[in-house]
Amino acid sequence: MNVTEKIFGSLNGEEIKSYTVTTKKGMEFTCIEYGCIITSIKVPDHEGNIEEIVLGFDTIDEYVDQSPYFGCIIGRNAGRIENASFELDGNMYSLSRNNGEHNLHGGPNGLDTVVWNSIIKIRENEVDIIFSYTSPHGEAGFPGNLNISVTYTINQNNELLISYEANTDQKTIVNLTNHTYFNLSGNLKRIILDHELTLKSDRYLELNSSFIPSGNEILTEGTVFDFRQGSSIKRGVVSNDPQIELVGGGYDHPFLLSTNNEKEIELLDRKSGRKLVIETDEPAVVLYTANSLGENLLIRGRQSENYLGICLETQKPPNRISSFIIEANATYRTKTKYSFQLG
Ligand code: G6D
Repeated sequence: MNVTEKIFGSLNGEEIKSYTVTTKKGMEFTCIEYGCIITSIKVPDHEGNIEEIVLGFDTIDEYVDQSPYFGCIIGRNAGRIENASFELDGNMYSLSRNNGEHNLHGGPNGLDTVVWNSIIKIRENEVDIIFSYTSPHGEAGFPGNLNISVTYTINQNNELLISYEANTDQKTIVNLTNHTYFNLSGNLKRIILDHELTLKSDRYLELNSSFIPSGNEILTEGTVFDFRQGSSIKRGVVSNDPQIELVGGGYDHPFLLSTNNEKEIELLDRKSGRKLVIETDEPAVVLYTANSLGENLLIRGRQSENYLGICLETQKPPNRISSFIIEANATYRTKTKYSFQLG
């Protein structure tokens, strides 16, 4: 495997490394130590054109100043925690209220905002990029000294495996994910409304006006949330489903997965022929269709717009605190595999 290490930029005087991996099947993958951000993934279309398929920037300042979580790890908690507080063994913990009265994505000082340590392990047909970080007790309001590692393993079959591992010296909560925005059209030439999603899920979580699960699990059957047989994103966006309208005319919803590690998610762009297959051991995935991305960003020269990317954030169901608990000296582990193919 071919790996190129560079200095992507510096932050507060600290150099930020980038790693670029290229495969024999035309994939080019780049990530950086700041937030474990995946800054670029390029793969061929059915005519062999190797093009960009993720939303990202080329400078650290753009990520720090204006990124809506492009490509980054999310933690210590993915999604919203209601009222920015939770209770463990009778102790209340208060987090930043960075989304109304609630906490979103671990707060303004979440794991997406730190510089991780990194090492690489190169083998003949795959490479590990191993990021590590110790989040001290109380960081962003969470208890426990949390030792975290996030490993990106890229192989010659154009596959990316993200493996998360964390251990703590004190009972705490952990629910990590990656927030990459995909756009399979290539170089962001089209928005994602014509992307076709297949999702093995027969229940999704209804959201309340704060975009927090209401507690109701809704059957997908017969709704624009039923992707079991494959459907375009546009089908939902143009519908008058109240849940679609609630989140700004798209999806921002957790889906409960019916299987694990069995091709739970497939995303296809017929025009380019690019297909992304995702397998995970997580029980849920949040589908976000960039409903509020807006037009104020310049993304490698391309003006942003709503629906320019699609996020598929595998995780535990948001706000279900009891499912995030990790006991002292226990280990949190999860993995998600992304396979970039031609449909
Ligand atoms: C909005 O509600 C959405 C989140 O799900 C998303 O992660 C964020 O924008 C980027 O807050």
